Amino acid sequence: MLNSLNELASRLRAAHAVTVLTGAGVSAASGIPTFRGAGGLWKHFSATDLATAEAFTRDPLTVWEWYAWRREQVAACSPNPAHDVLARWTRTHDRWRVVTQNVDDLHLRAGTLNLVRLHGSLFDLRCWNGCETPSRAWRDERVPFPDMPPRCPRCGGLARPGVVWFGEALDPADVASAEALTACDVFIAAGTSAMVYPAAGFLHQARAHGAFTAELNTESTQATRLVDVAVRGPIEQTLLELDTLL
Ligand code: BJW
Repeated sequence: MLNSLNELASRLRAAHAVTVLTGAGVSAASGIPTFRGAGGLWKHFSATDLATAEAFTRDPLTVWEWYAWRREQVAACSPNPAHDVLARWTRTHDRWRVVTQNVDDLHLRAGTLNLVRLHGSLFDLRCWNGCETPSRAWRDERVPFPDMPPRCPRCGGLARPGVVWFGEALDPADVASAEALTACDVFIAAGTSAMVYPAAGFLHQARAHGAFTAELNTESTQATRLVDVAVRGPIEQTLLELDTLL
């Protein structure tokens, strides 16, 4: 592991452009459950019952109760050292870019610059009737909501969580930004199971661009066999160690 970390540090020191793709593992040390694996959200809740447009159509109140519970959980959490190190790197030099699948806003709360958010935010809402253009989400950080389910302030219809559910298209502008960032010298997949597309495809694209690739994760994933180095361990510790080597 020391050798992998040293190898990664040496590649990072020489790099002009570094892209870090983050997933739920980055927020685990903040107390936010991941989706898959031990203790993951999908162990207790079914993705298709809760994180799809079909589920919302069937039972909006149940879906909203799940999201309201997660908003409360996240609101009580703070960024951890992994968020802090990444944020500091982006503030120190423009060559660092973070693309996240996380919807908890902890990268933003840590002060990360130029963040690309692929799957939206738990604290953004959109009109379910589509009375505004699809990309026009509004911010609502109230925890708990005064009324359930929350409503669109414009048409009074149902609001929906401003996240990307399975089967829904990501914002094309976010995908384009993330794809452009795969043309980098070093690409790091951090705390993600690398199972969900299109995000999981960015590692393949970075490799095709000739990037040096690394995985930082507590476990092996589908990315492990693809990367140049895999560093095992909690990301909040790995990034602190890496920081001392740069
Ligand atoms: C640690 C750690 C520590 C723990 N330190 N590590 C077959 C092939 C290709 C694609 C598809 C396919 N079948 C279906 C699809 C499409 C589908 C998909 O990819 N499905 C796969 C499951 C196969 N994708 C979609 O539907 C996407 N949309 C799409 O494709 O649209 C096409 C379209 C085009 C045009 C019109 C219409 C449609 C949308 C995907 C949206 C994903 N949404 C979610 C929910 C967000 C809302 C919410 O939060 O409720 O996003 S799903 C969930 O997974 C969430 C996450 O962002 C995402 C990724 O999860 P992540 O971050 O990797 O977390 P985990 O839990 O999986 O992994 C955590 C990792 O951390 C683990 O590896 C741990 O070991 C590690 N870890 N502690 C370091 N301390």
